[in-house]
Amino acid sequence: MAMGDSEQEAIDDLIASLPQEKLLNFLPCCLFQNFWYAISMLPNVVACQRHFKAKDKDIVVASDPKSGTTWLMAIAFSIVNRSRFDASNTPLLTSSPHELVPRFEIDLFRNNSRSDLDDMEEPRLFSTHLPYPSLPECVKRSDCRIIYICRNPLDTVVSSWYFSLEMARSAEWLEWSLEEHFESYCQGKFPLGPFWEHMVGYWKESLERPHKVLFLKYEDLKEDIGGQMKKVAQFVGLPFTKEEEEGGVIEEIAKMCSLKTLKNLEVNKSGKLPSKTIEKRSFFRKGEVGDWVNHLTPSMANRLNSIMQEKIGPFGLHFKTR
Ligand code: PAP
Repeated sequence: MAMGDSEQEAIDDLIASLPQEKLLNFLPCCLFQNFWYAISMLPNVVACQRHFKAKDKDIVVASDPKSGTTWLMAIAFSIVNRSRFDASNTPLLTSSPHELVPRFEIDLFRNNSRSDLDDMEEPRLFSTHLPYPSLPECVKRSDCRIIYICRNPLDTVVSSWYFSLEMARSAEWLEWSLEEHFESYCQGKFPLGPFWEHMVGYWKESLERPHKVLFLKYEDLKEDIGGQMKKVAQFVGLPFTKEEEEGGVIEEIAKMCSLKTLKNLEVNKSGKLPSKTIEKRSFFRKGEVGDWVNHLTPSMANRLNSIMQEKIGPFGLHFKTR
């Protein structure tokens, strides 16, 4: 169903009323509900806030970009669908995780359409980079579950810089330096930034409503993928049985969803996502904890560490650095 003219006009008026800046050297963005968004994404965000209808069984994978979204999408998809698929026939072999887990602000309401989501297999699995305060109200109020993943900002900023280079390359935008990228990230003038507000929003909610928001860290998945997968399965009400554990189901899913496996699948090596802007291979790079030491100077690291100390430390949220 297409969005009505008056609705489109209202969104145009809204965008015109918001502070605007070009971020990452190429991306026209606006400040909406205290976070920066690509202007091209805003109509989808507003449509999603207005029209998405949550179901109690829905599961939403949420994250700040470049924090482990793709990995968690693959894991959540495999856990939720494990009675239907195993490693030999999983759709992950033929579709990218991003194609299997529709994203609120990108896939659901693209091109002014309103997706018909009622015939999706339940529990429905979605993903989003929306900050907690900007999630559709029905997502916050219903019984649906949210799994949030975050990552040490020192690694996230490096990962997002590589990703921005990929985007610049594929769209013939001007590349920019890591120093410029870092500066923008630290100032919070960054798509879906400020990163500290993004993390703290979900962190606080996970403390207040642990049955509603499960808060994960990329570093913990790297350290103990089996333990973290059990947490996810328990949280979504589908705990692994003793037989599954003994039968090696957890290890099988972990292997299928590993960077090594996903990165080497033909489906993730070439081609673009249906949104047509991003090469699928750009979601899979090095996947290491502490890669920042190869990119950030000590003074850059100190600066970001003090921002973290000031903005997220007081809430009890900390990261292992290496
Ligand atoms: P997105 O927010 O745009 O979807 P996201 O998946 O969150 O991106 O982040 C990509 C990062 O996760 C990349 O990190 P890097 O740049 O430091 O290498 C990517 O390599 C990493 N990644 C993707 N898939 C996996 C995986 N299966 N296991 C571990 N890390 C992964």
